Amino acid sequence: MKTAKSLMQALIFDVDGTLADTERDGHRPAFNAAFADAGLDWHWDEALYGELLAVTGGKERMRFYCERYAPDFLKQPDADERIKALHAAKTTHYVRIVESGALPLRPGVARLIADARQAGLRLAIATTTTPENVEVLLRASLAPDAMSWFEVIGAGDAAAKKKKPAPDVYLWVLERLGLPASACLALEDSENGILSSRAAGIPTLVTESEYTRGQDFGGALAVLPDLANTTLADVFEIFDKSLSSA
Ligand code: XBP
Ligand code: MG
Repeated sequence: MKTAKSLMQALIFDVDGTLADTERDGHRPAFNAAFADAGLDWHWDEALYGELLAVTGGKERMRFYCERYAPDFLKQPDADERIKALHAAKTTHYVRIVESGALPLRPGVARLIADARQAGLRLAIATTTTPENVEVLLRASLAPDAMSWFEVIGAGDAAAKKKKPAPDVYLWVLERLGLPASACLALEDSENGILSSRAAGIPTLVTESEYTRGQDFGGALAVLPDLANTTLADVFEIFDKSLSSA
């Protein structure tokens, strides 16, 4: 399955939108539940949430919302602490939603990961979401021991001072893999995601997700609707073709 000439040694997966469509029915209701718990009258409907997704990271997204729609909240001296507390509550709600099995992996993702493991490819994750969220999604929607399949997991504040579209999280992952960018393939679903992976120099395959369809994916090796009809052999071919045309 792995072509002898291929230089591709690792797959680096984004999480939200790439492994699973988590935003509309996972993160969004978790934010709303945290707002309700705190007695805030904020409610992020599907359309508003699409607008707020311009900013990655839950705490950063809440701050962006406040700047636009609730500027008084930010005038409080403890605004940062309150956002941190809201975010911790949101994570608790999100974990509960994912544990319920509500967020299946996208088509073809589990098969590609299984085939990649069998072919001896190294696996990693580069995401802006909180580490607990990655762990629960992998356990609940991929396999109970799936955390151990990924050699490096770059997630949340620990892996990036600046979140996507900055390259920080991908650079963090590359350093820990000990691989050059050119030996890896990033799998992303969003413009912010591909800006991040490309700024780190990593060839990138995009599968559009429900909130990112139609975004600018300039620099992608390929843009697919999903991985349902994409085999690992196809992925090698996409990667290798890009090298020969570079
Ligand atoms: C998408 C994000 C995340 C989630 C929310 O991450 O921007 O911030 O929407 O998760 P990616 P947190 O596509 O890089 O996986 O609230 O834990 O930040
Ligand atoms: Mg994403």
